[in-house]
Amino acid sequence: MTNQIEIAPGCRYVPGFFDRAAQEALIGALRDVVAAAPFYTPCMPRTGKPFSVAMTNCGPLGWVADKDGGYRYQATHPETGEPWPPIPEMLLEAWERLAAYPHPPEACLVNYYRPNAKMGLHRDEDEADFDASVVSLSLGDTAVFRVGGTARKAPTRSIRLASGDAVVLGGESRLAYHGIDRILAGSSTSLAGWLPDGGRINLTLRRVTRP
Ligand code: MD6
Ligand code: FE
Repeated sequence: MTNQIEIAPGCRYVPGFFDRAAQEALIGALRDVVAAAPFYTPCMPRTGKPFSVAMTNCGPLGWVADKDGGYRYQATHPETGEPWPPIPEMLLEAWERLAAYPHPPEACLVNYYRPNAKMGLHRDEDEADFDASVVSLSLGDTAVFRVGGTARKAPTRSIRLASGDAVVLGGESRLAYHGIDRILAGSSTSLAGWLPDGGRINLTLRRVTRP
């Protein structure tokens, strides 16, 4: 593997995990995912405020959010009602290399950030299994990623995630607060042939149920 940097206990940063050719292959696979399961804009539970990030999923389960149902996993796209398409093979391989967990991921959340989108500090805690890490992969524009501890008030540090970079949240950092402060618009051209606004795609691979 390329170099790995432990930025907090259990939080590994792997710059350049996917080289340019692998990023292009992944974008090709994601175009098929999005053709089957289009991006949609979820809304926050209770307030109904729309996310600034558009989302879709692949895998047997997908993470969804809406005003009345809250945050949860479900097997179908909330707008089309269709099952999510399968997780592309190269993402299953990335999980094997990065998660070191003996069962496959069940959900791959695909987040699309237009240049002004951001993601507030949150913990990934809607899964029944916290033994598996969450594996994150970035494509397109660089993002300022912030990660702290398991308490919201714990000190945080931020790193820039560029196209092809991976982050793994496991061990003591599995339930760490993290978020995206901002996108550095125009910092990458890797999505330009597909998404006319550019921006950034983040993929998170998760184990949801206990094996
Ligand atoms: C993002 N990432 O990079 C948001 N979650 O756009 C996440 O929310 C995330 O990077 C769990 C594990 C790693 C992550
Ligand atoms: Fe997250």
